[in-house]
Amino acid sequence: MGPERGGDSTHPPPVRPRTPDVTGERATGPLRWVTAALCGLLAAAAAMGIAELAAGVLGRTSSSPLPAVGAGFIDLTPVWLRDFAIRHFGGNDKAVLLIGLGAGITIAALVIGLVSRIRLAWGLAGLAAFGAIGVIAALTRPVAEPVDAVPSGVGALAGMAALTLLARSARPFLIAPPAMGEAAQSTATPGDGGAIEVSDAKGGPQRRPKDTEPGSCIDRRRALLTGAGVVGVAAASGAAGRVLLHRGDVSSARADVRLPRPASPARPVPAGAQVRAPGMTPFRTSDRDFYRVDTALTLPQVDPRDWTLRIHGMVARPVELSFEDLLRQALIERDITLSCVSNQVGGDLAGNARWLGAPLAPLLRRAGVRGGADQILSRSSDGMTLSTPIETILDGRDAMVAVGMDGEPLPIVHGFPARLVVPGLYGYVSATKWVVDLKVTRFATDRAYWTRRGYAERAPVKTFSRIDVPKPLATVRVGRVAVAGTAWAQHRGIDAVEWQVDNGPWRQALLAPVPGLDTWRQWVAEWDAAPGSHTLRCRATDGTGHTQPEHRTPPFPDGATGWHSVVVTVT
Ligand SMILES: Nc1nc2c(c(=O)[nH]1)N[C@H]1C(S)=C(S)[C@@H](COP(=O)(O)O)O[C@H]1N2
Ligand SMILES: [Mo]
Repeated sequence: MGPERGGDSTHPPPVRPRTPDVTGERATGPLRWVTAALCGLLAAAAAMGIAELAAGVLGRTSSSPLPAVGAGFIDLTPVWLRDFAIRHFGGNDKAVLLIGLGAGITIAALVIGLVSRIRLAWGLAGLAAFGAIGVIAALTRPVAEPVDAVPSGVGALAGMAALTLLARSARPFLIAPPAMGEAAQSTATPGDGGAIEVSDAKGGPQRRPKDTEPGSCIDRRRALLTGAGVVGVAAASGAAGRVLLHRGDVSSARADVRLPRPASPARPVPAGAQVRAPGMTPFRTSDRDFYRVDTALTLPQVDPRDWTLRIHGMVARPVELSFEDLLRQALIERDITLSCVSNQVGGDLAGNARWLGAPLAPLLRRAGVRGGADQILSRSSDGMTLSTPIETILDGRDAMVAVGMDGEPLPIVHGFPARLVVPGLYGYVSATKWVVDLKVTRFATDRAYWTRRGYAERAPVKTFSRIDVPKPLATVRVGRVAVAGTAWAQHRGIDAVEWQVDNGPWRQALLAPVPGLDTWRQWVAEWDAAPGSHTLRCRATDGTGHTQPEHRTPPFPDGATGWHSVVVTVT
């Protein structure tokens, strides 16, 4: 950005005692700061662009600074903040994080620009510090390789070069005339309040050639060209990096997958499984509405042609399967409801789908689980680890390595090409997406990502019921109102749902039929609604006779409990 208009005929430039030959315009205080801040922004843009290009050339998304730092941030996120983020942002938690990081980087870049106006070295140090954060973040990813240091490293160097160039070319506009050389610049101090003046003692003779007199047209053009050049480099390298990283996209590989028919098809869903009430939750969750919870800031792109699943650890014969091998197993197809431990009372972090996959128990038996093993530590392609109690996989339930969801290959966000599904357990101890490795081990030996953070090792889904209609704070008409909802206690089944109005007697709701114990179950009741404000409540009883407790507990460490209630107005 050039200086403000000031030297036109109606406002002659002020008299400058030391350099009366200067023909340029006087940059006013605030404008000089704006220009400086802008230099910081452009330098940061160049750094990010070049880093993206480097990540693209390397083909390693997770080494690009934003995903790397974001992922590090996710790892350092305390449990309460994770619950807060999931509660308030749900599936948008990652977008919120990236926007927050972007805002943070922008502010830092502006500050770097401002301090570099006082002393260039400070700005350079700031960029170097940011590069170091990026390098550390990239190298501490679970799947890091030494080359992952490169993008943030070269990005920081590029940013420093850009800042130096920008500061040099913008100097005439950054410093109040009469302009000065290096020495004067370095004597400026942060306390000078934006009015850097020439130090006569150190200013010395001008080393500048005549045609680059400070503030001259040539100077201004040079500054603008430098700025434009940096913008161009940043944009071009960033775009090229994106394109290169896109090489890894496996959407087309996914489109090529042909899933075999199941050897054991799913039982048909009974006709009445879906309660017919306006606004009621669908029994089968659509792909679009299926919740997403994971730590993957950039979606793992796993090509099924390169995919293998290794089963090793405390086994007699380690097994390694290709995707083709997996598809050759006798596949099962089952309706299973998946739910998240972070789901709050009344929450919607649960979804029901028809999964197709290879049963996991026979694969473990083929490997030969040795005595004493009590845990499967599963690992995803991006290094995420989840632990699952072995007994829940071997007790006859339909634990599987899933490849299909609702008749399609798994969507990439839901774990393409393969994930674990174990009915009855919260997702964090069972549902490993992008799974590539199963280690048979002991809880005493190995801990997984969430269990290391204090979540329970054994986490069967808690008995849960929810009122879906009427919606909270809805207004309904006096008379017959359908009260309906969803209840789940996967692998134990739902035996009863009771509902209540304003602390009145508990009444049995009508239970919809289900295809098995592993899905949620819908319920409905008819309410003769009287005018006024009313509280509706529900509670479920599972197949073991356990009734959902009234007391509310938070999701940490093994799932929320408590009765759900909604307040509605009847008119
Ligand atoms: N690789 C990987 N798998 C994962 C997770 C993860 O962070 N990474 N999160 C788990 C959690 S906490 C849940 S609740 C389920 C959610 O699966 P979905 O996103 O397909 O609904 O995935 C599980 N599998
Ligand atoms: Mo979860």
